[in-house]
Amino acid sequence: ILFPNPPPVLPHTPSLLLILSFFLSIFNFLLFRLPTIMPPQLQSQSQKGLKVIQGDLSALPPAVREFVETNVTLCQPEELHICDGSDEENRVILTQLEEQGMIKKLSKYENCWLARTDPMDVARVESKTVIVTKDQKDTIPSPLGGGVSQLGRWMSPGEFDKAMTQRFPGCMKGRTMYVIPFSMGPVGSPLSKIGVELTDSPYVVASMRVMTRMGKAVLSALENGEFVRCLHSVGCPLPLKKPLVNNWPCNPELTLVAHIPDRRHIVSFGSGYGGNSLLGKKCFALRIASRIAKEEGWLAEHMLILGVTNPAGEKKYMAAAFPSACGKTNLAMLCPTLPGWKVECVGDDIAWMKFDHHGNLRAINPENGFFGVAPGTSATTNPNAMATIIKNTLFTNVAETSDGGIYWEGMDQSLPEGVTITSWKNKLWSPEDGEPSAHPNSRFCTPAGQCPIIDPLWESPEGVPIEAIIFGGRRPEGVPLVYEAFSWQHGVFVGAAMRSEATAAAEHKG
Ligand SMILES: [Mn+2]
Repeated sequence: ILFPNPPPVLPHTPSLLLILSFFLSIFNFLLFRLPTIMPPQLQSQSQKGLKVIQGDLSALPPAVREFVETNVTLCQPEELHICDGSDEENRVILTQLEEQGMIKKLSKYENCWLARTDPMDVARVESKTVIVTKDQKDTIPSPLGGGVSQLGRWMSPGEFDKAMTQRFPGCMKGRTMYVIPFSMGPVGSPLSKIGVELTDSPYVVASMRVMTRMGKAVLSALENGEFVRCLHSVGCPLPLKKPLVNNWPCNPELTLVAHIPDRRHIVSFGSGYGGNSLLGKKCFALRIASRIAKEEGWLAEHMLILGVTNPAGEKKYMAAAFPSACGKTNLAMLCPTLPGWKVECVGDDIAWMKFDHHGNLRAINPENGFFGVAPGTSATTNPNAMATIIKNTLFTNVAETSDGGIYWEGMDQSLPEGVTITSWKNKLWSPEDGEPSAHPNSRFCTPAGQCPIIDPLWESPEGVPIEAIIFGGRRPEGVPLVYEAFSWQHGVFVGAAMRSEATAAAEHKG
């Protein structure tokens, strides 16, 4: 790896694939351009007869309390649980999930669990993911001739109101509403942002505890400050209208993931799957954050962050932008084969970047864990990930071995004599079945701090200095592996026009 020294300045030198940071945000600018007017909120009422099973509603900051009460009125949960983020709380949640048959303990490892979802709920649903703005052009450009934009989906405030009314009234009946205060970025960092997610899914609570800093400390840091309001329901009030598949509540017919950037609201209904339900990740840290970032003058990007040290001991940090399931996690945890080189990981998915007052671009990883694609991860492709996930990890839709272990395509591990594999569909599996044992979008949800090569500065409140940005994707045909731009302007154009293979991380056909 070459370090341009000093970093090149616009616009003379032809670039390599290291192109300037700002063009990825073109996409984000297109999504969140102008403020618009949104429908009125539902009225808050006092909560008579609501059972608070953990926490103190009256001790919440007034704006959080109002957010909770408004949505208790709307969703009508039976109980309220305000999350404190403690170990004890986590134990209780995991035990409940186990009792409900939503997760299973993996005896081979320490505190590891396996969830199998309803096969109808296995990936992000981009066709049902919308941005709500008054004018369509504030969300997506309108293609000439009235075609469908490939850059996102817009919903009008009126349509959104209708969609809410169709879905949320009474949607948590018989269930517990969990209140999850969470911080994206280290608690108290000037680059961090706070959100509060209301959810009726204990799987979301357990996962958010891995993926974000969550609980009491966040409420203390919030005081009366601003927060992103996140509302999530699996959309299966009790009693059930039809039996669950794999004990996994979801409502695929009515799934909708909506963002209201003007109000800093996220609303997700019908899916329990990570990308649709862990609202701190794609919904907040990429979509809402890119709008906040635009207003505040920073960048929220789909990029890993890593530190590379050369044999002379000189260390540089870089960010790299690849689409989902193209190897961000593997690159972020690279084991260099060049003697004397070292790679350390700051983040594997999202970078929040801001120029400091010296003009240096600095980045934090807003997340606290890795929600990585499991298939293809092996002792060969990513030994650091394999070492990370052997404790405190929540797996979803991977296959299971009869000795209490995990299995997936590309794991490259021979099984002990007599050990059998149960697929993500909960059926005895053999390689002759003609379909994969683990879902192609199966995941591990694991604490970043457990990664053997986690960077010593990964939680640094001021972030790490970024000296280069790498752009990449996965395209087995049609595009050369190495591509040189004619100029910086052309490089920006090439980067902005780049496409990649369809990903298993989002639903797609063919
Ligand atoms: Mn991603």
